[in-house]
Amino acid sequence: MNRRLLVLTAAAVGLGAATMAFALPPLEKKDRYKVGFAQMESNNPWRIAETKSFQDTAAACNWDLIATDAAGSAAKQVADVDSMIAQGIDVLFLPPREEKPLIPAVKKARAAGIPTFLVDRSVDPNAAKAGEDFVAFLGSDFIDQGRRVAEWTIENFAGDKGIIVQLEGTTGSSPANDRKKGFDDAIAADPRFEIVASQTGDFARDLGRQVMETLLQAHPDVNIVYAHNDEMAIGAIQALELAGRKPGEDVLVVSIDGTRDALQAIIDGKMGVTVESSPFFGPLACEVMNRYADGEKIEPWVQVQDRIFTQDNAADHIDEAY
Ligand code: GZL
Repeated sequence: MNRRLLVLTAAAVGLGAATMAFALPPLEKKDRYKVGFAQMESNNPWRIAETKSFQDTAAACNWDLIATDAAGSAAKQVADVDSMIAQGIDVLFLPPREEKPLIPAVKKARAAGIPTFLVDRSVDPNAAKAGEDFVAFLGSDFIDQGRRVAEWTIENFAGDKGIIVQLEGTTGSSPANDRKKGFDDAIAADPRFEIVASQTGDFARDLGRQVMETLLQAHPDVNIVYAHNDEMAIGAIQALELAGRKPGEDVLVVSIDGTRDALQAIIDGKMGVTVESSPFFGPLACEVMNRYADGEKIEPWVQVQDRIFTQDNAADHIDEAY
């Protein structure tokens, strides 16, 4: 073989290997699939609704579903994925609790030849990429959610000075990072507003209440509370009322998710707005998985569109809420 042909052949083999290195694991079309869903925790109605959505989808989508619950531990979520890999799952649906600690789980699944779809939260894009390390992210635009809450607040807050306390979600999670960025960047457009405190309540109602009680001591003049999820917003409303404040009258509470309790609080005039962040990922997971098994190329971000709930429409949607 002459030298030129040898070089061309070596280049082709190298390119092939490189392509293989980036090629996603395929999903063989089957009658039934062994599906892993590694839930991070069940500490609020949102999480419980998401898990139920996957369980309710299993029969219709021919899944033998293995669902685990990491009880709020990223390390246990990684271990749960390890166990699913050992059980020989065909496909993994993973809501990574935090952006960085779940990278090893994503890499292990890929190395084991298991296609992974991130649902509802994503990982650090500098460490793992859709289309290379995992197939796609199925979820909302959290930056846009935060921006929409800020824009509604600018439009509907009638006062001269908005003193804002922010209750952040789980530290290191993509919704907390991005809902903060979206809100902070958008609210800065109006000089009436100042964020005087921003602290995590871990997306939990009781911790949200406790943090709000503490922040109320330090900032008694607060007149706006921005919570990254409805559970913390409801906890904040409890703290405000315990302190003799009147949510909806002398303090504006704004949030994200669209839970039943939040829609009721809006109807009762205690909350101003909640931007939807749906937990019902089961049907979408089924549809995208089947498209992938059929050999379709999946877009790196399968974006979920979110509605906005206010006094105008909360009563129309409370029956479908969780
Ligand atoms: C959003 C999801 C968040 C919800 C919280 O996709 O990750 O986690 O907003 C939940 O209620 O705990």
